[in-house]
Amino acid sequence: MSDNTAHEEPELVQLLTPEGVFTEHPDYPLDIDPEEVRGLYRDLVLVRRVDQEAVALQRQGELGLWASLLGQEAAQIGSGRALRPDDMAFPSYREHGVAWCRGIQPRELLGMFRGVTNGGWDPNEHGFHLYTIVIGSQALHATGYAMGVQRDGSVGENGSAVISYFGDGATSQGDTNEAFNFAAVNNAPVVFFCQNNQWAISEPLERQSRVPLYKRASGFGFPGVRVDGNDVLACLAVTRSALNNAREGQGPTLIEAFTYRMGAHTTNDDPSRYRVAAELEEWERKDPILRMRAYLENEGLADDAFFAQVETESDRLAERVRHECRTMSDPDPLDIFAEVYAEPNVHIDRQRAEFADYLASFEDSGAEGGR
Ligand SMILES: Cc1ncc(C[n+]2csc(CCOP(=O)(O)OP(=O)(O)O)c2C)c(N)n1
Ligand SMILES: [Mg+2]
Repeated sequence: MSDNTAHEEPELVQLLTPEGVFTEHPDYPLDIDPEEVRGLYRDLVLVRRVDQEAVALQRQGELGLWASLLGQEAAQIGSGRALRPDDMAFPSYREHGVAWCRGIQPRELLGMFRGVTNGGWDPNEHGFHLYTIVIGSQALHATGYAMGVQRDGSVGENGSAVISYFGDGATSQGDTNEAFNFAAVNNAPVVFFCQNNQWAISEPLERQSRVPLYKRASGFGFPGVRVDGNDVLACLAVTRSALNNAREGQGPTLIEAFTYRMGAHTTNDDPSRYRVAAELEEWERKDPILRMRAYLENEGLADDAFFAQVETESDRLAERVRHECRTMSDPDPLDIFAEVYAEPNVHIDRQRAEFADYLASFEDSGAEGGR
């Protein structure tokens, strides 16, 4: 047998223990006021609520699919709140918490998963690219964009930085590794934010790598760091630091946010077929929201009125999300041909005409009680 159990447990940057006890880290000092800390808690609660509602809406037939972020809220809110408005983020398909931080409305995400929009938001307006389903490809998009930022001469103290989100499974993709190398040799201002949620659908982490993921960076010649992905304060501090390094011309960083996918891969998946309940219970004790609540309470940073207010806000948001989802109008079926090419195209025109005839055939049939 091989020696794949011989690795030492790597160090994890953690500011907040699962019990909510704060300890400073010498390399990642956190400059944050109580208002911001409460804001992070609010973000965590609200994005979890949007996610819960979306899963329920899918079960009720209102969405075609949903990829839940349950368990990964801290990784996404911590890194998302580290971004400045002029930074650019390249997400995968699970970054609802980052989307929230970038000012994307939940309905814009839901519209895509309902199949009524082609993406739903303007990437430039929000500094948040469209969701990307092709695993790892956004690591290349981010690197190319970062090289563009560099060529625009926007690197420097006030320059923009770029962040790319992907999962543990994506680190096995060629695109991701090519992106690492391009970013390294060009010293591109990009942060690679890997949410290691331990699973790539039904493939466990040990099928992706023989070394801890953050160590991959050293082979490409840039720093890698593992952060507690369920600790929103640590994720904020580590991502801020990496973005600042990128801005200042020090090139890329790989952040491995060590976390866990508490839900199914998507609503199409049944994780009970491939993982054990004990694993889930172990991670429930590391829940990102519970530890922030414990911290706020222990330090006297928030009172009962605050928690009650967040709860009320969460209920209102849930109601709004459900209403907005159910009342979305369907697009014209012919719209799908409109944005394939920028210029008119004979093949697309022919397909549109054929499809229009096909749709018209239902109307012509004159069936009683028809459409
Ligand atoms: C290039 C490519 N190959 C395969 C797939 C099918 N696929 C969808 S999600 C997924 C697993 C991704 O796992 P990970 O990168 O860990 O992200 P997570 O879903 O856990 O957030 C795969 C293989 C795909 N979408 N794109
Ligand atoms: Mg994964």
